[in-house]
Amino acid sequence: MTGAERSEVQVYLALGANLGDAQASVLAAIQSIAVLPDTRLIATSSLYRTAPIDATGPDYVNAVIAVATRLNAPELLVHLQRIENQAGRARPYRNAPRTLDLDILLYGDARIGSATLQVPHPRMNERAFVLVPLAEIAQDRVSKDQLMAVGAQLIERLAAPLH
Ligand code: A4P
Ligand code: MG
Repeated sequence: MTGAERSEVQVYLALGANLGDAQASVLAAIQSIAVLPDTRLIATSSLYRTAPIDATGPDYVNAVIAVATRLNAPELLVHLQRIENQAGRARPYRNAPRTLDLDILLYGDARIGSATLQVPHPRMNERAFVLVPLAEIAQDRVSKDQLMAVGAQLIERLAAPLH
């Protein structure tokens, strides 16, 4: 099936950066994702400054966006990894500080468990830097109990929604 023949799927993506000009990297990545083939930007959360979780280094800038896309999930992952690499992403070790990290949180209602892709993102429910911005643009996808469970993690809203 070609991209044009597939129906659109609503996808939630997490963006994070904690090296260089993290805010500029996240904003540039949103623009790059918005012009991917067969993909439309639907919603953008605020940007958040967050303390590193299971990681070291400077505070992160995090955000979550919603897109509607006809790309399948592996195709989308390839595009996201290209955008990460263009932002100078290096991978010296797991959870190393990074110029840009792009994760697929939700791909419609799909459950994917391949060697290269797990969706829903396996760690999303442990993380305020994901759940707080996700709740801002998709209230129905995050419960109050889920938010309470990550309530001790430091997160500060930086700017109003971008759209
Ligand atoms: N992969 C599997 N599932 C997915 C998915 N749903 N989306 C694979 C994207 N990629 C997925 O990712 C390693 C491999 O995961 C990819 O090659 C892909 O095939 P990576 O980004 O190269 O490496 P990583 O950073 O070690 O892993 P990941 O999964 O991005 O790490 P986490 O668990 O997301 O944690 N603290 C704050 N405050 N803010 C952050 O943004 N981020 C992390 C990264 C830790 N602490 C943080 C933050
Ligand atoms: Mg990643």
